[in-house]
Amino acid sequence: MTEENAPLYVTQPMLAPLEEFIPYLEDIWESKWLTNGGKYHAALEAELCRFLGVEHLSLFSNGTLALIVALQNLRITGEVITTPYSFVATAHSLLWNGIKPVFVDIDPHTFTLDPKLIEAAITPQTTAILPVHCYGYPCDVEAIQRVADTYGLRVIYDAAHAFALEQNGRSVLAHGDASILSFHATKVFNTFEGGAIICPDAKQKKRIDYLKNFGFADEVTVVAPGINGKMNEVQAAFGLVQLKHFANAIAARQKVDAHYRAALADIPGITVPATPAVSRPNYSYFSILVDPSFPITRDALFQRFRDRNIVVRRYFYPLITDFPMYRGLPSADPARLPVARRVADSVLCLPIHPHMDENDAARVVEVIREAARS
Ligand code: T4K
Repeated sequence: MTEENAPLYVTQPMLAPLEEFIPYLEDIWESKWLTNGGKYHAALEAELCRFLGVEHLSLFSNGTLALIVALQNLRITGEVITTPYSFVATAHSLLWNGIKPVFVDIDPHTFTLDPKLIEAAITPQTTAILPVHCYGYPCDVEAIQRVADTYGLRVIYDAAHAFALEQNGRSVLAHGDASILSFHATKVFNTFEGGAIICPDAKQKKRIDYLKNFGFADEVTVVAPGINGKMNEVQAAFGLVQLKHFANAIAARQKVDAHYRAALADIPGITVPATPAVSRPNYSYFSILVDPSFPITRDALFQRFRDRNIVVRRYFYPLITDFPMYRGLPSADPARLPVARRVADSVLCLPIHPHMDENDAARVVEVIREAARS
């Protein structure tokens, strides 16, 4: 529990006690093997495959490089249909590959790409769809796959928020031609910085592994213009330690989620989005929408939180399509993206992490209740 006026952050990265990490550090010092596919790198890949229920996973130094390499691996070109409602890295990964993003509006309940709108955005240049499983709400994977199959498009999921997520008992990460995870410090599972690509077969994993290591297939053979996307041994060891505490962290997050849902259900002007329709949730974010009928604006409420040392975030405001490198695109026209606009202008993500208790959650709720009375 945090002290009464101590900072309360949107998330906190440490799941494991420091003592558990020390023996790994000692071993790394002793072995002097720091990176380039060490034993902890191999161990974390194997552990994550087991834990996530996927077969082929390649670790990366961060999620953005994983996105860029996943697009390279599938040789995606031309235009890609994606969402304006995400972290800017989603669209940036397209520009880094010389691909034109085509933005399509989102579903108001899951904040993910609305599959009904994809078809109208397809042109002869379209080669792929890049949807995002936002906040742990899975995309409508079946509808997206139907469109992709009809038009012969690839599907690359930005699954940065979908760690451990399962729907009908199956990993959400198993869909499409690739899924990308982020293990950034702010994520539900983190390796300081980090990421991964999940792909459907060993052949693709091999190529992805070449691509993240400058394209080296062996000491003297470079098969592609690869990049340096490798995860180091300290990060991988940290991941192994964190993973042991993931179940407890989720249980703690679940309690915060339940507290918020019960306490915020009846506040006029505050919409609490429904629980994601999944069989294994990850409670990675807790979003609320501050409706126009609420007595103060979203930004005024944001400021009240800040004044009380509570670090809420407006993920994802501004929209990606508000940034200068995207706003001139025809698909960035606000008239085409009314749902994303409304959500971006009304969303707040409340603190949720394993170090919070009931009192911390109550402190957050009280700021909203007090504003509701004003
Ligand atoms: N796709 C999606 C859908 C994503 O959300 C992201 C990343 C990516 C792709 C790209 O993956 P990476 O390349 O990042 O692996 C964060 C993260 O930098 C970013 O990883 C994340 N999404 C995005 C949603 O949020 P900020 O600006 O919120 O971070 P910051 O520094 O304000 O931290 C938020 C709070 O977390 C702090 O108030 C306190 C806490 N915190 C943060 C850090 C960095 C800690 O307690 N310790 C820490 O070390 O961007």
